[in-house]
Amino acid sequence: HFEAICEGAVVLRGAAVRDADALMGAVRRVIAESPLRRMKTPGGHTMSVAMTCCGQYGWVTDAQGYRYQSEDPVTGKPWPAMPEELLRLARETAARGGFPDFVPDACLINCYEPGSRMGLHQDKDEQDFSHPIVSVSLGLPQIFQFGGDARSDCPSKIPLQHGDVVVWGGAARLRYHGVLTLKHGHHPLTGAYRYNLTFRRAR
Ligand code: MD3
Ligand code: FE
Repeated sequence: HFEAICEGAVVLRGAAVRDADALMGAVRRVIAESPLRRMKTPGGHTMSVAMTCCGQYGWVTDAQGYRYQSEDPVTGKPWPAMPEELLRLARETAARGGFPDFVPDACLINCYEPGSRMGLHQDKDEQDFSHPIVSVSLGLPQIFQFGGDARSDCPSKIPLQHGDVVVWGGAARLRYHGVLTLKHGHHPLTGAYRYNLTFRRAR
């Protein structure tokens, strides 16, 4: 089903459940080419989330800052192409969420292990904020924090479960957000982990 979180944000609960096996298969093929890694923030902290990317551009952070680039700094090669099944799901769900013309050129793959979290932040390294971001959650559940337009705005908590897809556009696009610490658990498809895929238009 379909619920609005706020203006611009739509949750499609379970929209990726049917395709979850195929999506995780595609994710594992990406990871085999461009491995998961814990990147360093410009401030020198190592992120608790392990990440990789696929598509024309990938998001990276290091001492130089945050940016999108077309090569994976670990392999020195272009990022793996975006698998068809990932692209198709992102486009279909974006259309259901009100963005029929969305064509992502980047997909970030976040892998959370017990203890991993992501602090409140904005996604603002993309060129054009009129494009939405589509997020797909796979595996263990994790509590998402949805804040306001300022970091100090008190965030609300939304549990994100296996197969949930959220389309974040319009007024929601620059809202602060994060996820609380992942708890221990076991999921038949992902084991002790939660994967989150975010589809973006970087350029
Ligand atoms: C709201 N990922 O990769 S997904 C990220 O669960 C990120 O891995 C989280 O935040 C995760 O940048 C949250 C939900 C999400 C993603 C992007 C958004 C919510 C968003 C962009 C704008 C507003
Ligand atoms: Fe984000």
